[in-house]
Amino acid sequence: MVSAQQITDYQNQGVVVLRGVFKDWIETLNRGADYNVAHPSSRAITHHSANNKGRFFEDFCNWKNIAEYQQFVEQSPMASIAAQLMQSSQVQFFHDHYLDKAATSTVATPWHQDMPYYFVEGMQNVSFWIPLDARTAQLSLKSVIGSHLWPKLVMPTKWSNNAEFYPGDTQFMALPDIDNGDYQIHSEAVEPGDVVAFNFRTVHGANANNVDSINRTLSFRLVGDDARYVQRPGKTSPDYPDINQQNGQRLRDDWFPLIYG
Ligand SMILES: O=C(O)CCC(=O)C(=O)O
Repeated sequence: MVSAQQITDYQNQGVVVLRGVFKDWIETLNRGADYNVAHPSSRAITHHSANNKGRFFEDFCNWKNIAEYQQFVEQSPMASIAAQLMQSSQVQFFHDHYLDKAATSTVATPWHQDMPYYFVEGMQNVSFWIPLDARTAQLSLKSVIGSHLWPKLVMPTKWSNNAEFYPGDTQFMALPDIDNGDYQIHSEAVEPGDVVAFNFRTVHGANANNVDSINRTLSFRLVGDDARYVQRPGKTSPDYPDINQQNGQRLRDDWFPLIYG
C-alpha cells in the first residue's frame, strides 16, 4: 500500500499523502466519531473565536472506550503502513485525537509541532490525519516541508491564549514566522479514505473551516523502534499524570500496546 517513493518522501519531507488506503474504514470511523461526539471524555476541549460563532471541538485518547476506534487500531492496515513509513520493525499505538470545526467556527489551528506537547522523543513516529469529509487544499492539513529535521523543538503554546506551555525553557525555540514566504508548505486536497501522514516533529496547522458544513477529522498517532519516554518540563498534552516512567524507557506497552511486530 506504500511505495518506495512515498517512504522516501515521508522520511525527507516529514509528510506524505496516501490515497484511498482507509476507504474501507470510513463508515466505521464515522460511527466511532458520532459516538465520540455524543459521549465526550473528560479530556474534551471546545475552542471559540473572539466572536464566538460555531465550535471547534477536540477530544483525545478514547480508543479503549469506542469500539469502532479500537477496531480500526487493531484491524486496519494502519499499523503496517506506519511500520513502512517509519521504517520500524515494531509499532506501538500512542493515542487517537478527534477534531471537528463547525462551518461558522472561524477558528484556525495555529502552526505547531506535536512532539513538544508529548512525553516522547525519537524520529520514528507518525500521525495519520484522516479527514471524514472531502477537503480542498485550502482546508486540508498544512505542513512545513522538512521541519521534522529542525535541530530544536518549537515551544508549544496553549491555543486559547498563546501562553508558553513550558515558560522560558530554552531547550525550545520560538516558532518562526511560517507565513513569511521562506518556508515550503505542503497542502493537498483530500477525500475520505485518504490520509495525510506526518512526523510528530513536522510543523503543521489548518485554516478555519469556511465552507457551509462541519468538517471532521481523526488523527491516530503511533510510535516506532526509537521512541522513548522523555520527561517534559511541565504538563504534557495529552497528560498522563500516573504514567510513572523514566527518561529513555520505551513507552509502557500496557497503556500503549504493540500493534505490529
Ligand atoms: O485538523 C486540524 O485542524 C489540525 C490537526 C492537528 O493539529 C493534528 O492532527 O495534529
